[in-house]
Amino acid sequence: MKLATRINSILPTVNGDITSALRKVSEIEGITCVDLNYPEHFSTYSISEVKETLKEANLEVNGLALRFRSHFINGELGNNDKGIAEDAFALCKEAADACRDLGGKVITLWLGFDGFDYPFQVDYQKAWNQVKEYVTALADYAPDLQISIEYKPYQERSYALIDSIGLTLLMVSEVNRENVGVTVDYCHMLMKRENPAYGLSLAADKGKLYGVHLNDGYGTHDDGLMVGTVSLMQTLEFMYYLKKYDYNGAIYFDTFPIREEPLAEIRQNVKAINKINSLVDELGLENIQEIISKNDAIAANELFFQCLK
Ligand SMILES: [Mn+2]
Repeated sequence: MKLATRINSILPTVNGDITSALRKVSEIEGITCVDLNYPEHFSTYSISEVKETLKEANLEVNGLALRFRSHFINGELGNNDKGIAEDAFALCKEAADACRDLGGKVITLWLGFDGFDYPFQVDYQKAWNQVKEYVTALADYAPDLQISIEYKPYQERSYALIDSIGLTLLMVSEVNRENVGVTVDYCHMLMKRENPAYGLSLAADKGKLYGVHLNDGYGTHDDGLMVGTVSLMQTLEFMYYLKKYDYNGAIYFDTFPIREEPLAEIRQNVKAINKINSLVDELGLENIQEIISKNDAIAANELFFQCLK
């Protein structure tokens, strides 16, 4: 398993210094790579300085995630103001160049501001088509990178334009480029009341699963709780499908240790994923598939008891 973690969990403990945060990440056994936010994590140090620190820390860059800030508050690629949408696209291209430079392979696009809050506020088809055109253009700009759409149903907006696995796969299908796929975030799926394993399997079955953000929560908010702490059986099912489809990208812990010591919290995530991974192995992929084939709730519940042994 290729494990990555959220740098912003550590930043407050090192006065926001990205190089110190990366050195701290390297102390955590099991974490081999990082996802960095663009441009956020490159405000103090240049790309080559960050690259040097990563080398010293023996960390790989999985990819870069776009972070659109206040300029884009009314929309990013789908912004009704074409000038602002162009700015968003320029930032995407910059991120792709930086990602390549750092040896990463995934550009994660979370369009948190492309959405709406009021009826009649947005021309849905115009926004959808505009996002589609820019994602297509980005895919063509960086054909050597994976362009991965991370969806979230709401927050920052009341409604996101791309809010679910269904709409993300529709966008991926309409864009119709080899290198455009999906990043699933476990908490975001719970917020949409998707069963995480189902959504994951839809993307993976199409060869479009490019990223996995793991965490836990209660479904209403993006709680970002530690892995497996709330919905263990659903996480176990999620892991089963990751293994079934032989997912070999990074699993990124997208958790928010607000009151917890961040390194200890990340270590708990590593511990949890290793335990869940070994539980799936102990139950056996074939055995689990056999139970699924029976379509029998009682037999499925026996897996829970086998885990408690
Ligand atoms: Mn996420």
